[in-house]
Amino acid sequence: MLKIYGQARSRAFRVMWLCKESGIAYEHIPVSIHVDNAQAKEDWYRALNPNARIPTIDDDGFVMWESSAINLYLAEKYGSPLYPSTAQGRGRMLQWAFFIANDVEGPMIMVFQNRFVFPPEKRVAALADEGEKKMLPKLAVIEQALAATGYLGLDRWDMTDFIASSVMYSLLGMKYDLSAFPQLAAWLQMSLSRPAAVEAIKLRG
Ligand SMILES: N[C@@H](CCC(=O)N[C@@H](CS)C(=O)NCC(=O)O)C(=O)O
Repeated sequence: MLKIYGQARSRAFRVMWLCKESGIAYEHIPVSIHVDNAQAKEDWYRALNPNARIPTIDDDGFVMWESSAINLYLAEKYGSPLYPSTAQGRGRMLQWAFFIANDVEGPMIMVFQNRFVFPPEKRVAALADEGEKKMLPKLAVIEQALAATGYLGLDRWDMTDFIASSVMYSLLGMKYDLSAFPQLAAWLQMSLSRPAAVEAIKLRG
């Protein structure tokens, strides 16, 4: 059976959500991070993921890491109903997956950590502001794309939207003010209200 390594309150959540969307059974192995003697830094875990981050999967002996890559792999391998059936649909999915990974996630995490996750004494306001300055024009690109149809997929809410919203979940998590981006706010809210998402969010505790 598929094994998912990583606490639910981490990017492992993205993989659990995909499994719930796609009816994929899995065994969950929580792996500690950000604590003394974190399991993610132990040799047995580094043997699975030399980058020592979570999540990692073991799919009947095939081991891989990087949450969005894992999700693209699992969706294809297990025939997820979200996976686009045409080359154009898959092209659109990859376009947004790379855009989100390259242009959105880094700045968003800078804001997330320095305004929300880190204890107040460790937050650096200048880093949060810098992240925000980079992030806002990218959110505007997504806002514009959503204006036409309300989704990013070629012809429906699909894996394209899944990848994008599973990464951008942090914006909802930190209750980021999205009033300047009404389409994006509605799309994110709708994406995270899907029954599979609600189930996965509950696992985060
Ligand atoms: N790009 C990677 C990032 C993985 C990552 O940074 N995971 C965090 C948890 S959400 C982690 O393992 N942090 C522990 C650390 O940095 O030591 C992915 O999407 O899987």
